[in-house]
Amino acid sequence: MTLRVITGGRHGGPAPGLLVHGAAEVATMAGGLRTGSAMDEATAIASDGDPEGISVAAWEGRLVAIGRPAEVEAVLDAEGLALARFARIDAAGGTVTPGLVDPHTHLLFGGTREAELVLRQRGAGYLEILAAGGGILSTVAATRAATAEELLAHGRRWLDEMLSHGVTTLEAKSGYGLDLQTELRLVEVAHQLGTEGPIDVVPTFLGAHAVPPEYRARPDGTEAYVRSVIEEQLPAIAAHGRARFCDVFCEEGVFSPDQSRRVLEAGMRLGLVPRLHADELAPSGGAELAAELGAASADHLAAPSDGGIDALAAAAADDRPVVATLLPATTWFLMTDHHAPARTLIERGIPVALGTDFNPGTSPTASLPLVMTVACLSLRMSPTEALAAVTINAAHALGLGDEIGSLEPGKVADLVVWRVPTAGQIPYWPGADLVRIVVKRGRVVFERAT
Ligand code: IZC
Ligand code: ZN
Repeated sequence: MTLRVITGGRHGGPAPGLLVHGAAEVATMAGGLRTGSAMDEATAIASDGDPEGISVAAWEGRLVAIGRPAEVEAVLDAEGLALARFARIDAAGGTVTPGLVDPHTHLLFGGTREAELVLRQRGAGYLEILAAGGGILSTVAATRAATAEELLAHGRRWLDEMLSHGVTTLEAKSGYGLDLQTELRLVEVAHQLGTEGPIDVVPTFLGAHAVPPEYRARPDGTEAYVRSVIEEQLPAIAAHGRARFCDVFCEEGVFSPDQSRRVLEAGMRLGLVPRLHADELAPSGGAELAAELGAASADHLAAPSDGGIDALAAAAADDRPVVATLLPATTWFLMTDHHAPARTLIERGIPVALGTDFNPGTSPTASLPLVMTVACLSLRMSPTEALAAVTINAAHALGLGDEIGSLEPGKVADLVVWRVPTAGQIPYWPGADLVRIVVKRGRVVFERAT
């Protein structure tokens, strides 16, 4: 099987228009941020066996019309857009979805940590490995030693992999530098990868990911490092102007809610929107803090307190929703059995998104479709809920819900043509490569030649 990442837009070419036709189904995910029972609404336009299928038309990178071929042609006619100016793509009876959005990745790092898998099999805990100087700290050592060129090459390799799984936008955190110079390098490389395309990359500053070795020897090490994040790193990151979000690993044994609040509030004063690693391993006040600060998302939530869930539910009811970004591939890879309470979160009206948490320690998978499968099996999310969680709700977790995440006229033409006839089959074939074509801003950027 040959995979092609097409940079010149082979089908898109010079034509300003793109017409995808012959889809058995288009899962539009239209209608905005989803909560409660709406998370399970299919909003798919089905061909119902009509061999002509369903079409999607894009003009100059934006969606124009979705529906039966005659309906789409009527819209193009009305808009004065001649069909001859549209490159055509045959969806060949596959399903079409919005381009997937991965709202939580640690894309950029040096080294690998496969040895920790074996340590954990022998009973070592995640925080125990970190305390012994491994875990995040071993990645920090390798990342500090990596040049910008090496990080760019690594980033391109894994972005290609993510593209082949249908991702068109992702968030990329820093957090493996833990010193100003390396954190700036990570944010800059993330930004540069986004400008290269085709995947849009949203950089997040995660200086408060762990306490670096040079501070650990000191009795007041954590406090001193928090001060350096606030006083030294954050102002320079904000002045650099690339990072959109500020994140903190708010977890018992890492950073306390008070330390996290100080970092995130300092970031907010500098224009960085807060998001949190919240309650990944133990109830640590992360969900409560996310609600208090009006964070864009609270991520992990494998072990939120009842009060934390109440706080997120109250924020959602108050029209200040914090997206609960669940990362079930991490729980799976850590071999723990406390899963994020997805059913409770959905029942309580809290919007749920899913991300890979791609990182070298706890979730070395770049496949959002695989994460959808794990979410269905471990979190009991339905396939439709899982699709909403990696499209429209993930877009909202990045503050981009008005632009991407659903197929609606006027939105950016990011879409995936799958080799299955219905979106319900995406999580149903675990680990299979189901993506046939990826379109970014109206241009074909990936095609699997079968
Ligand atoms: O490198 O272990 N949880 N950060 C917080 C991680 C996992 C990534 C890592
Ligand atoms: Zn993470």
